Amino acid sequence: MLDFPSTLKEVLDTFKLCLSENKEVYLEHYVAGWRGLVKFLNCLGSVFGFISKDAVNKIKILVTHMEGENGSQYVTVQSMVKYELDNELVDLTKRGIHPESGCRTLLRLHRALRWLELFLERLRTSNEDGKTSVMCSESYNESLAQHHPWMVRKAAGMAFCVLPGRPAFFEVMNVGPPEQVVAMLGEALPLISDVYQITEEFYAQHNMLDLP
Ligand code: 1PW
Repeated sequence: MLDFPSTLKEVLDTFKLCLSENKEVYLEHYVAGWRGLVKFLNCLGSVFGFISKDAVNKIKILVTHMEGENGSQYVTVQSMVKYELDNELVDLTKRGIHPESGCRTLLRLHRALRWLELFLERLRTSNEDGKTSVMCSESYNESLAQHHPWMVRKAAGMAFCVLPGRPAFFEVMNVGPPEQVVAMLGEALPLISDVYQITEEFYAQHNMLDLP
């Protein structure tokens, strides 16, 4: 397993490693990227605890599959989907005997990755007095919120309110001066977007975008 990345730059670099030459998504790097994100979220304060806790659970489930006796099937998103579908290890229409399938677990992180992408893109193009809380909730409402019940949306909204302002946020990212943060984001975002799009298309091809 990879070391925990310590700055957001390292986290984003980890997502760079996710894509194989033939555009498959390596689970090992995907999980490492998420571990780094969780660490970063925890730096933003304890209110993000409830958000990172679910991500930690999802990561654990995936790692259990990857380290289990069928771990060799869990190398890429593509191999995982194929294996779980071929062996009927996924609940396709309602929750049942496979509440912790790799496919439904990864789908949750995948949806959250879209949130991250939208949020970082807003952050990248914002000006000095941009409000991170607004950027965060707009991104959330456009993406992940559509999959969350009212209670979770409410709690998320409360967490966003106490996000640090743009300058302090840039500092937590631990990358360097603001121009450098913006440049780094410009470099990293297309890669996150690639990972997201490839996963999205693969799930769509297999009719798995609504797994319960
Ligand atoms: C500042 C940048 C923020 C980007 C990090 C994104 C973290 C995403 C975690 C959101 C979790 C919210 C609370 C948990 C809700 C779960 O019910 C939900 N999980 C997710 C990841 O959406 C659905 O999982 P479930 O209940 O179907 O197992």
